Amino acid sequence: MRTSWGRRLVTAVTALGLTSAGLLGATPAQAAVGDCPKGYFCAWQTDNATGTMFKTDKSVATLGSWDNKIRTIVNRTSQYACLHSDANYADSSLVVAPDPAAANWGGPGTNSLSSVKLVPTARECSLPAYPEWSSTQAMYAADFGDMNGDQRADVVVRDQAGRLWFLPGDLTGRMIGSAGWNGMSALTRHGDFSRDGREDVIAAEASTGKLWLYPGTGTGALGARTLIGSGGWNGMAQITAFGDLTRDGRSDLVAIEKSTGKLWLYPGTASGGLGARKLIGSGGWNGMNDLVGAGDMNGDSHADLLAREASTGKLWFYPGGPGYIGARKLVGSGWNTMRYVIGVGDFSGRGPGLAAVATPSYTGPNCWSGACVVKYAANGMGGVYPGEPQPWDWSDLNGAF
Ligand SMILES: [Ca+2]
Ligand SMILES: [Ca+2]
Ligand SMILES: [Ca+2]
Ligand SMILES: [Ca+2]
Repeated sequence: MRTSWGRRLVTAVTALGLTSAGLLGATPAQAAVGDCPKGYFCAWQTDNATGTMFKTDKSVATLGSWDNKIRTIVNRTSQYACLHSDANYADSSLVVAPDPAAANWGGPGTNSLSSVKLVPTARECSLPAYPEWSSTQAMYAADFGDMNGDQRADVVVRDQAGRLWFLPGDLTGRMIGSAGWNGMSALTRHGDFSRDGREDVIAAEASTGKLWLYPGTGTGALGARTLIGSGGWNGMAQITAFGDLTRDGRSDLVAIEKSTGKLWLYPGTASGGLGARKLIGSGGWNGMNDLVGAGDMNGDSHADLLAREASTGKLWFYPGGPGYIGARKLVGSGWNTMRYVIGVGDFSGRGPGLAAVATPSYTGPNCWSGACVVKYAANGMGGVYPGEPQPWDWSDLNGAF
């Protein structure tokens, strides 16, 4: 995610609306840049990092005697530095990536820096750490998609710093995981695996291939994890909590075996674990680059599966039968203009729907950020109504489920 210093300079000129003062050719006295201690953001009033040095390891809302004087910076913190051209972190900002080794130094070529904010993710230079999400209260409790039991569809988001955020559906968010979630190669939810009536999260740990169950506490938060898969889960793609496919009242998991392209069902057990897997798709599933356990989308009371075909961008509906998935039906084309699709439960009061995070190639009203969210209400027949783009910026995140 690190951008080159040169690119940042261009970004700065654009963001600050100023022209370059032509600093790029300056050669520093290396010892001066090296004076900045690791863990600090440092600045100088000269173009070559000589003279008096300013340093901070915290955000600085007003630069005092350094206001509008900084010509050269280096960011040796482990956070992103947002350089604002007004005090109190106002006006547009230049984003400078963490650079503890001081590999990059330089300046935006202006004298207009007035505040510096240090934040864990680039997104927080201009936006809240978590994105906006809203949902309508449904008339009936959903069988999944609602982690806090308020009949509103929730979303869980992972940010680039590895934190987890719970979005209850009122445009707010709260942190439910403070660190380490980027170590998970897969995250999925939907359904109650621990058998306490509360929705849970399942995560595959990249370093070990273990599969962990994080029981929902019923408030949107997560309890202490338990091991439900001892290894090998790195060999599986698109690990997806499905709902109950086997019709025993217990939530099940599906996943694609990377080496074979087979689709496997892992039935949930009475003890909150997973039983012996069963083949439900004999091959070709590696051609799918998104699986979504969306809930019952065709009104037969049984959970269904959606899959996006990478080569065509087609989204397919697979009706859930007792222990198998039935013949697929096309939901629509053009879904490769989306980064990913998530089953969000009933956000509209019309049954379980979908949400998708757009790529810049998506064109629709209300979608300016290059990463807006498009909501799709289920039509009750396994398909969805036309998407409703939302003017929310979901850029610079690391997944949602
Ligand atoms: Ca909820
Ligand atoms: Ca549970
Ligand atoms: Ca089951
Ligand atoms: Ca169904």
